[in-house]
Amino acid sequence: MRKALIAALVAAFAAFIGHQYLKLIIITFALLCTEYGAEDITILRDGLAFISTGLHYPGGPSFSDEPGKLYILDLLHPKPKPVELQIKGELDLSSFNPHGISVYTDEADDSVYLFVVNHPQYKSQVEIFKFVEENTLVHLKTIIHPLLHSVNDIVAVGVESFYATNDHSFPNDALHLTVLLGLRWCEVVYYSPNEVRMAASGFLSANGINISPDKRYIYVADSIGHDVQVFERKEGEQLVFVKSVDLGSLCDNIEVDHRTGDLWLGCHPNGMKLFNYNPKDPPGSEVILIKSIHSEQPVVSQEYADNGKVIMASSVAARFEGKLLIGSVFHKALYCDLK
Ligand SMILES: [Ca+2]
Ligand SMILES: [Ca+2]
Repeated sequence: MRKALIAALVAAFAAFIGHQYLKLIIITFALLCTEYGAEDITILRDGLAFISTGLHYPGGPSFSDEPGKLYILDLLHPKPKPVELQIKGELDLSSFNPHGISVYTDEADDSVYLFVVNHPQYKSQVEIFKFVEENTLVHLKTIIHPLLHSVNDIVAVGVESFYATNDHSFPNDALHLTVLLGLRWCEVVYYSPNEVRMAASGFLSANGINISPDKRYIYVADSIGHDVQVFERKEGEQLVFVKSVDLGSLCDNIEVDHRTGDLWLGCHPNGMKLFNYNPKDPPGSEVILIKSIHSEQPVVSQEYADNGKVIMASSVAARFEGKLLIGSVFHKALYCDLK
Protein backbone atom coordinates (compact mmCIF):
# COMPACT_ATOMS: atom_id res chain seq x y z
CA MET A 1 0.00 0.00 0.00
CA ARG A 2 2.78 2.36 1.03
CA LYS A 3 4.76 1.45 -2.09
CA ALA A 4 1.71 2.12 -4.25
CA LEU A 5 1.19 5.48 -2.56
CA ILE A 6 4.83 6.45 -3.11
CA ALA A 7 4.63 5.30 -6.73
CA ALA A 8 1.48 7.38 -7.20
CA LEU A 9 3.14 10.40 -5.61
CA VAL A 10 6.24 9.95 -7.76
CA ALA A 11 4.03 9.61 -10.85
CA ALA A 12 2.06 12.71 -9.86
CA PHE A 13 5.27 14.64 -9.21
CA ALA A 14 6.73 13.46 -12.51
CA ALA A 15 3.52 14.51 -14.24
CA PHE A 16 3.72 17.89 -12.51
CA ILE A 17 7.39 18.30 -13.45
CA GLY A 18 6.62 17.08 -16.93
CA HIS A 19 3.82 19.56 -17.30
CA GLN A 20 5.64 22.48 -15.80
CA TYR A 21 9.23 21.99 -16.80
CA LEU A 22 9.53 19.45 -19.58
CA LYS A 23 10.38 22.18 -22.03
CA LEU A 24 12.19 24.49 -19.68
CA ILE A 25 14.81 25.46 -22.17
CA ILE A 26 14.48 29.10 -21.28
CA ILE A 27 16.82 30.15 -18.51
CA THR A 28 16.45 33.90 -18.24
CA PHE A 29 13.89 36.50 -19.14
CA ALA A 30 14.22 40.18 -19.68
CA LEU A 31 11.40 42.48 -20.61
CA LEU A 32 11.77 44.47 -23.76
CA CYS A 33 10.71 47.88 -25.03
CA THR A 34 7.00 47.63 -24.51
CA GLU A 35 4.15 46.89 -22.17
CA TYR A 36 1.68 47.50 -24.99
CA GLY A 37 2.31 44.57 -27.27
CA ALA A 38 4.96 43.39 -29.70
CA GLU A 39 2.67 41.68 -32.15
CA ASP A 40 5.33 40.72 -34.66
CA ILE A 41 9.09 40.24 -34.67
CA THR A 42 11.42 39.22 -37.47
CA ILE A 43 15.16 38.57 -37.33
CA LEU A 44 17.69 39.09 -40.12
CA ARG A 45 20.43 36.55 -40.77
CA ASP A 46 22.94 38.82 -39.02
CA GLY A 47 20.96 38.92 -35.77
CA LEU A 48 19.15 42.26 -36.14
CA ALA A 49 15.58 41.92 -34.93
CA PHE A 50 12.75 44.23 -36.02
CA ILE A 51 9.81 44.57 -33.62
CA SER A 52 6.35 46.06 -34.21
CA THR A 53 4.70 47.41 -31.04
CA GLY A 54 1.54 49.10 -29.81
CA LEU A 55 -1.06 47.42 -32.04
CA HIS A 56 -4.65 48.61 -31.62
CA TYR A 57 -6.63 45.68 -33.01
CA PRO A 58 -10.37 46.23 -33.64
CA GLY A 59 -12.32 44.77 -30.72
CA GLY A 60 -9.15 43.80 -28.84
CA PRO A 61 -7.75 45.24 -25.61
CA SER A 62 -5.15 47.93 -25.79
CA PHE A 63 -3.37 49.50 -22.82
CA SER A 64 -2.15 52.64 -24.52
CA ASP A 65 -3.61 55.43 -26.61
CA GLU A 66 -0.21 56.13 -28.12
CA PRO A 67 0.44 55.36 -31.78
CA GLY A 68 2.47 52.25 -32.52
CA LYS A 69 6.23 52.18 -32.96
CA LEU A 70 8.93 50.06 -34.54
CA TYR A 71 12.07 48.97 -32.73
CA ILE A 72 15.33 47.31 -33.62
CA LEU A 73 17.35 44.99 -31.40
CA ASP A 74 20.89 43.72 -32.09
CA LEU A 75 21.00 40.14 -30.83
CA LEU A 76 24.77 39.95 -31.33
CA HIS A 77 25.23 42.56 -28.59
CA PRO A 78 25.99 40.95 -25.19
CA LYS A 79 23.21 43.02 -23.56
CA PRO A 80 20.82 43.88 -26.39
CA LYS A 81 18.64 46.94 -25.90
CA PRO A 82 15.72 47.84 -28.16
CA VAL A 83 16.16 51.13 -30.03
CA GLU A 84 13.17 52.97 -31.48
CA LEU A 85 13.41 53.28 -35.24
CA GLN A 86 13.16 56.85 -36.53
CA ILE A 87 10.84 57.13 -39.52
CA LYS A 88 11.53 59.68 -42.23
CA GLY A 89 9.17 60.55 -45.05
CA GLU A 90 5.51 61.34 -45.55
CA LEU A 91 3.89 58.73 -43.31
CA ASP A 92 1.40 60.03 -40.70
CA LEU A 93 2.98 58.80 -37.46
CA SER A 94 0.10 59.98 -35.25
CA SER A 95 -2.13 57.21 -36.64
CA PHE A 96 0.59 54.60 -37.14
CA ASN A 97 -0.81 51.21 -36.05
CA PRO A 98 1.72 48.53 -37.06
CA HIS A 99 0.77 44.85 -37.15
CA GLY A 100 2.56 42.07 -39.12
CA ILE A 101 6.05 42.78 -40.49
CA SER A 102 8.49 41.21 -42.94
CA VAL A 103 11.99 42.04 -44.10
CA TYR A 104 13.31 41.71 -47.65
CA THR A 105 17.02 41.85 -48.44
CA ASP A 106 17.81 42.77 -52.04
CA GLU A 107 20.74 40.53 -52.90
CA ALA A 108 21.81 42.87 -55.73
CA ASP A 109 23.06 45.51 -53.27
CA ASP A 110 22.22 44.12 -49.77
CA SER A 111 19.56 46.84 -49.26
CA VAL A 112 17.11 45.97 -46.51
CA TYR A 113 13.40 46.76 -46.89
CA LEU A 114 10.87 46.52 -44.06
CA PHE A 115 7.26 45.80 -45.00
CA VAL A 116 4.69 46.70 -42.33
CA VAL A 117 0.94 46.09 -42.15
CA ASN A 118 -0.58 49.34 -40.88
CA HIS A 119 -4.13 50.02 -39.63
CA PRO A 120 -4.65 53.80 -39.40
CA GLN A 121 -8.28 54.35 -38.30
CA TYR A 122 -8.55 50.51 -38.36
CA LYS A 123 -8.15 50.44 -42.14
CA SER A 124 -5.62 48.11 -43.78
CA GLN A 125 -2.62 49.18 -45.81
CA VAL A 126 0.97 48.12 -46.31
CA GLU A 127 3.95 50.42 -45.79
CA ILE A 128 7.31 49.79 -47.43
CA PHE A 129 10.38 51.28 -45.76
CA LYS A 130 14.07 51.18 -46.57
CA PHE A 131 16.35 50.56 -43.61
CA VAL A 132 19.10 53.09 -44.19
CA GLU A 133 21.13 53.46 -41.03
CA GLU A 134 21.46 51.98 -37.58
CA ASN A 135 18.12 53.32 -36.42
CA THR A 136 16.42 54.99 -39.39
CA LEU A 137 13.73 53.92 -41.81
CA VAL A 138 12.80 55.90 -44.91
CA HIS A 139 9.16 55.52 -45.90
CA LEU A 140 8.98 54.68 -49.60
CA LYS A 141 5.41 53.73 -50.35
CA THR A 142 1.88 53.08 -49.02
CA ILE A 143 -0.08 50.32 -50.73
CA ILE A 144 -3.89 50.29 -50.57
CA HIS A 145 -5.99 47.80 -52.51
CA PRO A 146 -9.56 46.42 -52.13
CA LEU A 147 -8.20 42.84 -51.86
CA LEU A 148 -5.97 43.93 -48.95
CA HIS A 149 -8.93 44.65 -46.67
CA SER A 150 -8.18 42.87 -43.35
CA VAL A 151 -4.46 42.28 -43.49
CA ASN A 152 -2.81 40.53 -40.59
CA ASP A 153 0.67 39.54 -41.74
CA ILE A 154 2.84 39.79 -44.79
CA VAL A 155 5.87 38.15 -46.38
CA ALA A 156 7.96 40.16 -48.83
CA VAL A 157 9.22 38.34 -51.94
CA GLY A 158 10.67 41.35 -53.81
CA VAL A 159 11.42 45.03 -53.26
CA GLU A 160 7.78 45.86 -54.06
CA SER A 161 6.00 42.49 -54.00
CA PHE A 162 4.58 40.35 -51.20
CA TYR A 163 2.02 37.86 -50.04
CA ALA A 164 -0.44 39.03 -47.37
CA THR A 165 -3.03 37.25 -45.22
CA ASN A 166 -6.55 38.51 -44.57
CA ASP A 167 -7.80 37.41 -41.14
CA HIS A 168 -11.40 38.35 -41.94
CA SER A 169 -13.29 37.58 -45.13
CA PHE A 170 -14.94 41.01 -45.25
CA PRO A 171 -13.64 44.41 -44.26
CA ASN A 172 -14.78 45.36 -40.74
CA ASP A 173 -16.11 41.88 -39.98
CA ALA A 174 -14.89 42.37 -36.41
CA LEU A 175 -17.31 39.79 -35.06
CA HIS A 176 -15.76 37.07 -37.17
CA LEU A 177 -19.25 36.25 -38.39
CA THR A 178 -18.06 34.00 -41.20
CA VAL A 179 -15.74 32.23 -38.76
CA LEU A 180 -18.63 31.57 -36.37
CA LEU A 181 -20.51 30.07 -39.29
CA GLY A 182 -17.47 27.92 -40.14
CA LEU A 183 -17.01 29.50 -43.56
CA ARG A 184 -13.51 29.16 -44.94
CA TRP A 185 -13.59 32.44 -46.79
CA CYS A 186 -10.26 34.04 -45.86
CA GLU A 187 -7.53 34.43 -48.43
CA VAL A 188 -3.87 34.99 -49.10
CA VAL A 189 -3.32 37.82 -51.57
CA TYR A 190 -0.35 38.26 -53.88
CA TYR A 191 0.67 41.85 -54.60
CA SER A 192 3.13 43.26 -57.10
CA PRO A 193 3.00 46.62 -58.92
CA ASN A 194 1.77 44.77 -62.04
CA GLU A 195 -0.61 42.25 -60.54
CA VAL A 196 -2.82 41.85 -57.47
CA ARG A 197 -4.81 38.66 -57.01
CA MET A 198 -6.03 36.01 -54.63
CA ALA A 199 -3.22 33.44 -54.34
CA ALA A 200 -4.72 30.91 -51.91
CA SER A 201 -8.11 30.56 -50.25
CA GLY A 202 -10.09 28.35 -47.88
CA PHE A 203 -8.84 29.68 -44.53
CA LEU A 204 -11.04 30.25 -41.48
CA SER A 205 -8.70 33.07 -40.47
CA ALA A 206 -5.36 33.46 -42.25
CA ASN A 207 -2.85 34.95 -39.82
CA GLY A 208 0.94 34.48 -39.85
CA ILE A 209 2.77 33.99 -43.15
CA ASN A 210 6.42 33.31 -43.89
CA ILE A 211 8.84 31.71 -46.32
CA SER A 212 11.35 28.83 -46.23
CA PRO A 213 15.08 29.75 -46.22
CA ASP A 214 15.41 28.48 -49.82
CA LYS A 215 12.35 30.64 -50.70
CA ARG A 216 10.60 27.68 -52.28
CA TYR A 217 7.75 27.30 -49.80
CA ILE A 218 5.24 29.66 -48.19
CA TYR A 219 3.78 28.83 -44.76
CA VAL A 220 0.39 30.17 -43.63
CA ALA A 221 -1.02 29.83 -40.10
CA ASP A 222 -4.81 29.41 -40.11
CA SER A 223 -5.33 30.48 -36.51
CA ILE A 224 -8.98 29.45 -36.14
CA GLY A 225 -8.31 26.33 -38.26
CA HIS A 226 -5.59 25.34 -35.73
CA ASP A 227 -3.08 24.41 -38.41
CA VAL A 228 -0.26 25.66 -40.59
CA GLN A 229 -0.53 25.15 -44.33
CA VAL A 230 2.40 24.65 -46.68
CA PHE A 231 2.36 25.96 -50.27
CA GLU A 232 4.96 25.59 -52.99
CA ARG A 233 5.81 28.69 -55.04
CA LYS A 234 5.58 27.86 -58.71
CA GLU A 235 6.47 29.93 -61.76
CA GLY A 236 4.58 33.21 -62.00
CA GLU A 237 4.03 33.28 -58.21
CA GLN A 238 1.40 30.56 -58.25
CA LEU A 239 0.92 28.89 -54.88
CA VAL A 240 0.25 25.14 -54.91
CA PHE A 241 -1.06 23.54 -51.72
CA VAL A 242 1.28 20.84 -50.37
CA LYS A 243 -0.02 19.88 -46.93
CA SER A 244 -1.34 21.09 -43.61
CA VAL A 245 0.08 20.32 -40.16
CA ASP A 246 -2.31 20.27 -37.17
CA LEU A 247 -1.19 22.29 -34.18
CA GLY A 248 -4.05 22.11 -31.66
CA SER A 249 -3.72 25.80 -30.83
CA LEU A 250 -4.64 29.15 -32.37
CA CYS A 251 -1.32 30.00 -33.91
CA ASP A 252 -0.49 33.54 -34.86
CA ASN A 253 2.77 34.62 -36.49
CA ILE A 254 5.40 32.29 -37.94
CA GLU A 255 9.14 32.88 -37.84
CA VAL A 256 11.53 30.58 -39.67
CA ASP A 257 15.00 29.78 -38.32
CA HIS A 258 17.33 30.79 -41.18
CA ARG A 259 19.80 28.03 -40.33
CA THR A 260 17.56 25.01 -39.68
CA GLY A 261 14.32 25.90 -41.47
CA ASP A 262 12.39 25.17 -38.24
CA LEU A 263 9.12 27.05 -37.79
CA TRP A 264 8.54 28.93 -34.51
CA LEU A 265 4.99 30.02 -33.79
CA GLY A 266 3.47 32.26 -31.13
CA CYS A 267 0.09 30.73 -30.27
CA HIS A 268 -3.04 31.33 -28.22
CA PRO A 269 -4.00 28.24 -26.20
CA ASN A 270 -7.50 29.56 -25.43
CA GLY A 271 -9.19 31.72 -28.06
CA MET A 272 -12.18 32.63 -25.87
CA LYS A 273 -9.89 34.15 -23.23
CA LEU A 274 -8.17 36.12 -25.95
CA PHE A 275 -11.36 37.46 -27.53
CA ASN A 276 -13.10 38.13 -24.16
CA TYR A 277 -10.22 39.71 -22.29
CA ASN A 278 -10.54 39.55 -18.49
CA PRO A 279 -7.50 40.68 -16.46
CA LYS A 280 -8.52 38.32 -13.61
CA ASP A 281 -8.46 35.33 -15.95
CA PRO A 282 -5.99 36.39 -18.62
CA PRO A 283 -5.29 34.65 -21.90
CA GLY A 284 -2.24 32.40 -21.76
CA SER A 285 0.67 31.94 -24.13
CA GLU A 286 2.18 29.05 -25.99
CA VAL A 287 5.22 28.71 -28.24
CA ILE A 288 5.15 25.86 -30.73
CA LEU A 289 8.11 24.56 -32.74
CA ILE A 290 7.76 22.53 -35.95
CA LYS A 291 10.81 20.61 -37.11
CA SER A 292 11.14 18.75 -40.42
CA ILE A 293 7.92 20.22 -41.80
CA HIS A 294 8.62 18.83 -45.28
CA SER A 295 9.19 15.26 -44.07
CA GLU A 296 6.50 12.55 -43.84
CA GLN A 297 6.28 13.17 -40.10
CA PRO A 298 6.87 16.75 -39.01
CA VAL A 299 7.75 17.02 -35.31
CA VAL A 300 5.53 19.47 -33.41
CA SER A 301 6.50 20.39 -29.85
CA GLN A 302 5.44 22.91 -27.22
CA GLU A 303 8.53 24.89 -26.24
CA TYR A 304 6.98 27.32 -23.80
CA ALA A 305 3.66 27.58 -22.02
CA ASP A 306 2.32 30.20 -19.67
CA ASN A 307 -1.07 30.82 -18.07
CA GLY A 308 -0.71 34.55 -18.67
CA LYS A 309 1.19 35.33 -15.44
CA VAL A 310 4.44 36.11 -17.27
CA ILE A 311 3.19 36.98 -20.75
CA MET A 312 -0.34 37.11 -22.11
CA ALA A 313 -1.44 36.41 -25.67
CA SER A 314 1.86 35.42 -27.28
CA SER A 315 1.69 36.15 -30.99
CA VAL A 316 5.25 35.51 -32.16
CA ALA A 317 8.38 33.57 -31.24
CA ALA A 318 11.61 34.23 -33.08
CA ARG A 319 14.84 32.33 -32.52
CA PHE A 320 18.38 33.42 -33.28
CA GLU A 321 21.13 31.07 -32.15
CA GLY A 322 20.82 30.79 -28.34
CA LYS A 323 18.19 33.52 -28.01
CA LEU A 324 14.43 33.47 -28.26
CA LEU A 325 12.22 36.54 -28.49
CA ILE A 326 8.53 36.15 -27.60
CA GLY A 327 6.09 38.93 -28.46
CA SER A 328 2.44 39.46 -27.60
CA VAL A 329 -0.64 41.05 -29.16
CA PHE A 330 -1.13 43.66 -26.41
CA HIS A 331 1.15 42.77 -23.50
CA LYS A 332 4.96 42.65 -23.34
CA ALA A 333 7.91 41.05 -25.09
CA LEU A 334 10.39 38.61 -23.60
CA TYR A 335 14.06 38.16 -24.37
CA CYS A 336 15.09 34.64 -23.42
CA ASP A 337 18.43 32.85 -23.28
CA LEU A 338 18.12 29.23 -24.30
CA LYS A 339 20.16 26.42 -22.83
CA1 LIG B 1 5.47 38.46 -39.94
CA1 LIG C 1 -0.61 38.00 -36.53
